[in-house]
Amino acid sequence: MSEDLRYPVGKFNRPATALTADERRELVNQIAATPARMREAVAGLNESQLDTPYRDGGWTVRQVVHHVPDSHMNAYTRVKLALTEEQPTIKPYDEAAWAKLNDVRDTPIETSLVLLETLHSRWDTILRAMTDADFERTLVHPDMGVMTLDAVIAMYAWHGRHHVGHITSLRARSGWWRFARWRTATSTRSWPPSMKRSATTPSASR
Ligand code: NI
Repeated sequence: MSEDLRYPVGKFNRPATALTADERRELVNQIAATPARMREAVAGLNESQLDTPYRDGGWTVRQVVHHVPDSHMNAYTRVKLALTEEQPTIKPYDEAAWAKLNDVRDTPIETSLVLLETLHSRWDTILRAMTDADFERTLVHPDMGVMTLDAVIAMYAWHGRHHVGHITSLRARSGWWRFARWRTATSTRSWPPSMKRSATTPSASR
């Protein structure tokens, strides 16, 4: 009854202690999977569907697609700052205002899907080379306080699933899956197409 459409995968739980190697690997895998999950989530949507808010008063699908690389470019920069400086203070940004800038309205979503893929490719190279000591490095977020890179990667693994969930939950509620392009090409397969790749998909991301 009281399902909160803002949090389709639940709220972010910040880890209280250092993560294990397995937990770090799982989170890095979730971050790596985000661009493909986002591409699947919007497959086949038409322009008016892209301009539909994922909930009343929420961002449109288009705004969500452009927001994720905006956010993750900041995240990538924050990780690099924390790896190269001693506990840097990072700069928050006004995500609601960014989502209203003209590029979000005027840029094809494909541009942001490719941006997310290429950005995550660079980011993944960094994350997979990080040592235990690197994950314990810290930054200062003016609103969230001192954060380890463990907490940062946990937050952005969640963040990708969170926004993909906005789109997939809207599609489920709206019955839009049956119009997806992939389905006309692969009509004998069941939804979701990611099932095919489930062997490499962290279970928590679905
Ligand atoms: Ni966000």
